[in-house]
Amino acid sequence: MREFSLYVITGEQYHPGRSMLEVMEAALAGGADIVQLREKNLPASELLEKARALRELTRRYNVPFIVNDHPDIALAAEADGVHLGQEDMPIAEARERMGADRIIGISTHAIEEARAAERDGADYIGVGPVFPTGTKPGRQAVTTSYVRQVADEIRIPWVAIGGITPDNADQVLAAGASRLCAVSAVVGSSDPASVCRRLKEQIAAARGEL
Ligand code: 3NM
Repeated sequence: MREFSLYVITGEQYHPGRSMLEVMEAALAGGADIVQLREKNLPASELLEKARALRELTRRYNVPFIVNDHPDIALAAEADGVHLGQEDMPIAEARERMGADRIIGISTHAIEEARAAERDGADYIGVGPVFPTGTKPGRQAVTTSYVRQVADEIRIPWVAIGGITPDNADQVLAAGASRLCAVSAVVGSSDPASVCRRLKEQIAAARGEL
């Protein structure tokens, strides 16, 4: 898959009164270079409608678009890929439905899961939640020690996620991450573009690109 550094996921609960498209456009303007639609409790028809709208927006910015949990909706909306949880369908099944050219990502919370994902042909993995987060309540933080393990061992692209903000991003980058993912810090901000610009600068500095 194409290289990326700042992955932004939707979270409509964080911006009452502002539309998902408005907030995600601000994130894209600030430099988000991959975007995921994540809506846990919507009927399929509404999810598809949102997916199509976000597909159109991400196409304008030439940014890959991923749909959480639903390969069928990802395909119907012409998304670039799907993101799976550990409890969703196996990677092999998603691959069969999506084809070789689409992106398949999966969340991992321990090194065994990361190894399995790499072995099973995931295109990228999520690594988290690094810090406690209200966006995924009930899941214990894996801390930067899991980030370090993945940095040492895993060779497919991976992105750190969970409670990441500009204030703690440098800790995650120092643990070996070179891609960050955020929901609340970006979409819950009154200025998503500037949060994205800041995170991108932190990532670029850690990569030695500045
Ligand atoms: N997945 P925020 S943590 C959607 O660890 C999600 O797999 C996680 O949201 C994982 O940036 C998480 O608001 C929530 O903490 C990320």
